[in-house]
Amino acid sequence: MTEVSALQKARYAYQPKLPAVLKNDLDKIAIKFGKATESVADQAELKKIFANTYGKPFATFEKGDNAEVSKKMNIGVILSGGQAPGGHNVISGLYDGIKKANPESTLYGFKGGPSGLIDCDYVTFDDAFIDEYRNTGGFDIIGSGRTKIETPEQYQASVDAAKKLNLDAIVIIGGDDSNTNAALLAEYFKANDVATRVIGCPKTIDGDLKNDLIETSFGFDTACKTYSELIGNIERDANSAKKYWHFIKVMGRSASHIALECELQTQANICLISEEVEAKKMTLRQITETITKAVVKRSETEGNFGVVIIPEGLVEFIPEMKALIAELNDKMSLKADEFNALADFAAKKEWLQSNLSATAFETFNSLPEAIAIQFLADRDPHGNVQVSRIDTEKLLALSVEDRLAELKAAGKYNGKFSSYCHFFGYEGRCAFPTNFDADYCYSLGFNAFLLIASGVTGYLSSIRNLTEPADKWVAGGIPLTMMMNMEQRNGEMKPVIRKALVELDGKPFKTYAKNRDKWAVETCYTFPGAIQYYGPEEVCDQPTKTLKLERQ
Ligand code: FBP
Repeated sequence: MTEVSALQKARYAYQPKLPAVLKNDLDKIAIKFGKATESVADQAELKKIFANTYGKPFATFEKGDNAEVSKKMNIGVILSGGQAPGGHNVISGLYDGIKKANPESTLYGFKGGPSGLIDCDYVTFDDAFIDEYRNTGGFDIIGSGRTKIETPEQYQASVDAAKKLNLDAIVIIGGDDSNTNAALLAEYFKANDVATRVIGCPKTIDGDLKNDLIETSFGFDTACKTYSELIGNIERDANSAKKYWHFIKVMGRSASHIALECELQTQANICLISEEVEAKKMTLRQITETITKAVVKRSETEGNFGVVIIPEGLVEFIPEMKALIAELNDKMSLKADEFNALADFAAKKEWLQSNLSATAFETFNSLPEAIAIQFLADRDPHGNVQVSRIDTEKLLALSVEDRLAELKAAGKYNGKFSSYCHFFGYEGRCAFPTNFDADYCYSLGFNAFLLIASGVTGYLSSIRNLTEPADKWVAGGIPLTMMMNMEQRNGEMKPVIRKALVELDGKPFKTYAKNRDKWAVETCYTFPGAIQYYGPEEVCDQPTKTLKLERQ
């Protein structure tokens, strides 16, 4: 074994908490079905696409009998998409459930994401293997990847792997796109009489895979607390030197949940919320004006410093940028060969001038060249623009600087503006999971095994009532089709799990909105400090402010 840190050693010994119902003997836990479900929209189309798996009832585990639970099984697991703290615990919970039910059962781990299933590239877990990863961050236990199973050959290769290993089930640990893939795979297996069941687990630091029965995705808690510690530290530095404005972009893709949670934890001067920008149709100029006003005001009162939090996906919500990205996505995918053959940025720009609408091209042309290049970077396999590669924080800092220069020339601003840009993303995705994520993930994995042992397929593992102590958590499953609708992807309408964006009438946003005028001009920073793993409950075991406000 390689050398490990003192914290890692201590975390190996941490025993994650389980909901009370999952602590029963496994043959005394029974599945109970509720009402049949409907998808969130486009029911008729989805019923056709998911002819075998659509509309199943949601499920809850209760005390009862399950005579099948100790049947010997072979199960495969995949980590899919971006890393999120707690993935290793989903696997260790799944492993412990499987082995508790029957020590002869086997858990296989497909390497490098869904491509591991397609290539049947796997490891076989044993106690020593799992023990090295308990309660640790990262996905390095088997690696992750973003391959999408979509071609007939890839579906056939998945069937071949399932048959070769005689798999009773595959567990896909992923976000909205990966769980959409899980739903399609479950349907494909059913339609082709393959007995392998498919169960999803809700992963993503972005926090956008949620509904009433999936209260949060795992990893959100740890990632937000990691970023908030760093933002708090920057606030203290800014308030000490009083000479810099910090523009901090945080990950989260389209949703602003991470930005909002970090704002609630640190009370930075400004936090932009993409969903609000879209609802109010705020242009880049208007957003710039909002920040500039705070800079001018603070220069007269508190000083020439401040902190702005920017959600990663903001550009996609600024109306003129959104229209540009939509046109770029379509043109770049429909004429991919033509576009990819263009030699350099100048050639691409010329091509865009004749392929984009005049308005979209004007927006493109107004961007600083370094940022315009980022708009043209490769899309991910699901057709999404890679927002983590667009320097929105720099775009805003430059726009504010330009606006302040105009105000200075007009004699309306007398301060000094010096900015620093940061991007917090990868820093938080592989942190040691908080106690909350360690417990939640272990429970999700253990629960996924019970869903398999109850014979269901196309379900997402669900642990809820999460603001209560773990003992009172409720365990069950929800059909994946329930979260789906039809959306345009790569120029075609496709079934996808609908992303849960920040609700502007929800309590987390309203709490920010109530305070933001004060936080913008006064210095009200709060410093959450580093994640604590050992100590009093109120310091170590608290869920996010978002979750608490949403469940109030
Ligand atoms: P998932 O949706 O797969 O969980 O990924 C989340 C995320 O961390 C986003 O916040 C970010 O935009 C993206 O991954 C970055 O992707 P990559 O890891 O491929 O750079």
